[in-house]
Amino acid sequence: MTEQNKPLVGIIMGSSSDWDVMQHAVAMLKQFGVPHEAQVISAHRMPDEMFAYAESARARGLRAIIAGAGGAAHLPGMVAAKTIVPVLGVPVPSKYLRGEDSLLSIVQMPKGVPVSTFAIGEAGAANAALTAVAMLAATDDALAAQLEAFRAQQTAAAKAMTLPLE
Ligand code: RP5
Repeated sequence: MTEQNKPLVGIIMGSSSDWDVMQHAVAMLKQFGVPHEAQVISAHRMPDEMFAYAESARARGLRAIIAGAGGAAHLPGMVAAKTIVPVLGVPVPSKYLRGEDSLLSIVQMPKGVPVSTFAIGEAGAANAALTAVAMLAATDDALAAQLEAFRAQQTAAAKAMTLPLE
């Protein structure tokens, strides 16, 4: 891996079953050409790997970590406990509580160790990636221009919307 394509954003998730949701974060980073990596790291099934990932993140050059998990979703908070790299948490919908459990587990971090928490599901995954893009754009004018263009497209699409009125 060259310096140029070294990952700047790490995407982790508690299970391969989270991929349906988390793929939207990957797709968004791909769209903006942001170097990234994605892998399964489970908080309760791979705690040692989770800590190793968090502890090495900053030295490996990661500028943001997007962490998605469902149910009693410890992953984003525990990763945040071990690194000062900003952690963006994505609540993945769960089978019985539809992700409300995931959301509350991730969002209610005690004061001092933040996890920026996003909407449940696909929108949250995509918006976490867009936030990572915005963070990187603070020091990357080309990326900032891409983000402005992305927003302008949405404005144009909204302005072109019509309603089926008689
Ligand atoms: C969490 O448990 C994962 O993030 C996933 O959302 C949930 C269920 O995992 P699997 O049983 O599908 O592997 O750790």
